[in-house]
Amino acid sequence: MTSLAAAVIQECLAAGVDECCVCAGSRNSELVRLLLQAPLRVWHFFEERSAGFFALGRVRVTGRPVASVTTSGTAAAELFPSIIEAHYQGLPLLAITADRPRRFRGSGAPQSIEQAGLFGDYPSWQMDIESEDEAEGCLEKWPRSGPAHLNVCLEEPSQTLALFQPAQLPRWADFFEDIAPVSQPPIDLVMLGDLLPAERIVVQRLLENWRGPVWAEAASGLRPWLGDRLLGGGEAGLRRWRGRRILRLGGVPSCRFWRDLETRLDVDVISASRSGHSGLARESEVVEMASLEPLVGGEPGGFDDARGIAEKCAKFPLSECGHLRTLSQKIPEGSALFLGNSLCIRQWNLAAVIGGAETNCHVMRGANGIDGNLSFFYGIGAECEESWAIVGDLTALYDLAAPWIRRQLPAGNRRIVIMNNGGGLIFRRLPSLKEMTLQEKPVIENTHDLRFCAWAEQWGMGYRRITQASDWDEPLPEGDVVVEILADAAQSEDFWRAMDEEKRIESNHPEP
Ligand SMILES: Cc1ncc(C[n+]2csc(CCOP(=O)(O)OP(=O)(O)O)c2C)c(N)n1
Repeated sequence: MTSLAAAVIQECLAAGVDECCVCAGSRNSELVRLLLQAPLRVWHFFEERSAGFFALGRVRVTGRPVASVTTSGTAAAELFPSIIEAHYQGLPLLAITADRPRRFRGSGAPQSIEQAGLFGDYPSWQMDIESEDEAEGCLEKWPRSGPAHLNVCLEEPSQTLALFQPAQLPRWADFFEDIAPVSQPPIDLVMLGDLLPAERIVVQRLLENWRGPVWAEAASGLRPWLGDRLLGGGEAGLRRWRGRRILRLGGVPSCRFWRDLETRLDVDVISASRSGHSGLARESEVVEMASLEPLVGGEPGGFDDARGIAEKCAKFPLSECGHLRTLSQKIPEGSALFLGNSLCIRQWNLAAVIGGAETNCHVMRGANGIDGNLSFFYGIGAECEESWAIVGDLTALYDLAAPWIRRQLPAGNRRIVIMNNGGGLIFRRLPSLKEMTLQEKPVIENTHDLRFCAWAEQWGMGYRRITQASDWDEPLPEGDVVVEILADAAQSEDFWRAMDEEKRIESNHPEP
């Protein structure tokens, strides 16, 4: 990966690009790190649309090409308005979008969208590259009379994967028509991603007699119903699982374990999803829901390990997970609940007390973007008396104009909970970014000390700041309220350290 990223930077320098606007994500993190070492001026943003227009402004005044560099998924698409503007102004703006390797295309794997040719005819030149050979001299053919798009397919380090076979599938609704017998070996684990309300009923019917373990996202809406059949302990519970065959129903799971299945070729994965995507780029089965019923019916799982989490949350009540656990007991049953991308969805899945708060839970996991999350929340909660969004600070900052729609909505209690940890802290949890230099950290995390009090006031919303556990005791006022959680950073670190410690003890391969 490093060498392709380095080759791209070499091409940029040769093409006279000496400024770039970077928006870090997981996929482009190596590229961003290398850019910081290169003889280029680096500006950093968390929001790609602004990065694109800022870069265009720089092109205009310097007369030289400027690059805007994004990670994969909707992050890349956010450059579209600036590319259009560059086209009509005839300015050399260079969009460098990190992409997953080509074999992921069409798989629906997390944060993989169709990026090659994303900007249609607006770039005056575009290219999709996956190797250093393809990179060599690539920008030489770019006529500077307009913008360019360089889509760079970057491998995750040390991954050797089987080729993806796209599957032709009927729509979700067709899955249930005929329950046909099949002769498949039994499955050992059911994983539930997000499910629409109509799908939940069908999955409930399917799992009625299933006594094996089930891992479920909050957004499956079925965690309260599953009770002690639920595989507890979050990622740790999954890591302890020793089976061979997984059945996944619904959306692509947000857990790390799912991504790691890319390389766990010893595990068979069967997926049934409404999009028809397997959610994995490796070989895996995508089957009709109709053929699944005979598979369902195994031994009791006995995996419930949720207490480990409860204890850690009690020990570190002011950590992010500690606060989320408290919050999960405050949200009234039946409220619409939206879990934003990045850490929120993962921490909720790990730490929430499973109960009524999840009965009407939604996520936005199509392409895992942190853009548009608040607007999506207003959409799903539009008709609800009470609705709750839980999002990260950068995710909230991305969508500051979202409350515009409030005046057109019926009165309700809309609560926007912002877990403000001063940047994109998910990156600290990525193994490849465990070690960041002092120079890299603010660029990759987009560190800040912004608060949301004035934003709440601007839109006429109430505001509550949560720092202590007792802050949760006072009920929120009626109407729309922004709840800003300022968790204790040390306790959050201690919480994760305790989780990692457990992982090390369990694992036969201790991390260095
Ligand atoms: C549109 C878009 N741009 C970039 C990314 C890459 N990305 C994933 S998580 C993340 C940081 C999110 O930060 P925040 O909302 O504060 O949540 P935290 O990580 O602190 O939980 C970024 C930039 C993305 N998913 N979507």
